[in-house]
Amino acid sequence: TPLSADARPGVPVVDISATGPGRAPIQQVMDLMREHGPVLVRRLHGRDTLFVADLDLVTELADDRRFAKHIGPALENVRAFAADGLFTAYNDEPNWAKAHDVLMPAFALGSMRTYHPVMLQVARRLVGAWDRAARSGRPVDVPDDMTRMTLDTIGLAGFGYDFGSFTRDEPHPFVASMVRCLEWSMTRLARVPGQDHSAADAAFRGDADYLAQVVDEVIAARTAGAESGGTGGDDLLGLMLTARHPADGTTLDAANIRNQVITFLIAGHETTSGAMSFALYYLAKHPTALQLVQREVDELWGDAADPEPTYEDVGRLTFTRQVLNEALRLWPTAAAFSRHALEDTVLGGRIPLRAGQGVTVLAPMLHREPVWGDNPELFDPARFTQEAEAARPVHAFKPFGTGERACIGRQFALHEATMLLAMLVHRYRLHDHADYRLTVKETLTLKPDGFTLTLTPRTPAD
Ligand code: MNH
Repeated sequence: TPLSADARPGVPVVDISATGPGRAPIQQVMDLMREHGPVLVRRLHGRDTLFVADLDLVTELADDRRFAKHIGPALENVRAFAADGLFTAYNDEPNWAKAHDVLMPAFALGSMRTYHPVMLQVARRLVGAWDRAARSGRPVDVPDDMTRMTLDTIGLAGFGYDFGSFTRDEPHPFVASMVRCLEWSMTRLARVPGQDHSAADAAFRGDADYLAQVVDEVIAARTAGAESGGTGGDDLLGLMLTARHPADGTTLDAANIRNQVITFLIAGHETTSGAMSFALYYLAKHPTALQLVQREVDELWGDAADPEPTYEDVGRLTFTRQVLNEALRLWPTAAAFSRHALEDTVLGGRIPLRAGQGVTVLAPMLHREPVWGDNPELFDPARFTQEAEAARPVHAFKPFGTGERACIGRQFALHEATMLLAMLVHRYRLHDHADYRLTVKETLTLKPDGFTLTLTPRTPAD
């Protein structure tokens, strides 16, 4: 049953059926909220979605006693290729808790120490490619290269599999297929009832099959290695293949492992790549912030030509981390997540919700709420000093979702991204050669579209 608008005094209903959600549905809702306020119902061909960015309402939605993760229509579409993987599993699907328990140890803070050398190895591949571009004066495509780096990192660190993205002219075909699958998930939401989509659906099937094929290769590479005397390993894939659940002693089944590998290859690289791209965009546009990052990295690594960032160094890069957080505030790359009520309830004392009914939190607008001050569009990393963070309500910043279904890879992403940004700022001067104007591309996740830089080597104190 569609939500009844009259049951919700003060909640505007905006019908977008005339235009549809277009290529940028997140930014469309952002604009609707700028016009109608931080709570609204978006109506599309009679289907209603309640969007919320109001801090008090999001704070209520974060209460795990009343609300839980909701698999809305977008994630239902993603389930067509990730099924019961961690990201898209229903809360009560037994494989969620099982995989969560089995994989958690791989994401404890201490595990980042294990991933650090691999992250550094891949960061150096990127530096190699950027050195070549700098020598030839050729611009680098920032989001493309960030995606090469994050895909190789999750492949190697999680699965011992090398996508070799920096030795290819074009990104690994896994990326193109994955992006088309994500786009299919997004554009399927905009379909006008009664039209024929069989060609798009067939193309999607082809891409989804290809993802599964790559994943089978990743798994086969490991099982072959194990037969020839390798250990199986304690990385993600090793845990998936061998770790027994404490409660019943069983391991994950083969179909679920395939879904988890697809899930981690996608969730593990696409959003981190966007986050680093936005951070570099803001640094290229904000010389003062850039100087502060330069000062921080110079204090650590001086004029070393090839510094060897240690695990501990990454923890000391506090201002670099603030830059990343501020980029994730303005453009949280996984921009929306959904919650549903566990029982019939009333949100904010005025919005009746039935049990199981979904509500979508729009993080980019939550991150522009009045709690962020009177100039929320301004890029200002000082919003993320320890003192500023301590003074702010905890639910004002939600780039990683909330509750027990929040991002499992948060520390992984922050370690990888902080180290890479610091290395790049230490090594290069970034030139905004094309006077880039930000356009945000949406493929379920967000990226700065067509953002390029040219580079020159940085001499110390430069
Ligand atoms: Mn991640 C869940 C954002 C990096 C693996 N991630 C989520 C959610 C958000 C999110 C938001 C919750 C979605 C929801 O409630 O429906 N993730 C990010 C962002 C980055 C990120 C912004 C980078 C920046 N994520 C990573 C990395 C990995 C990863 C890196 C893996 C190495 N994320 C996941 C998984 C889940 C998730 C797996 C699902 C967890 C669960 O439901 O148990």
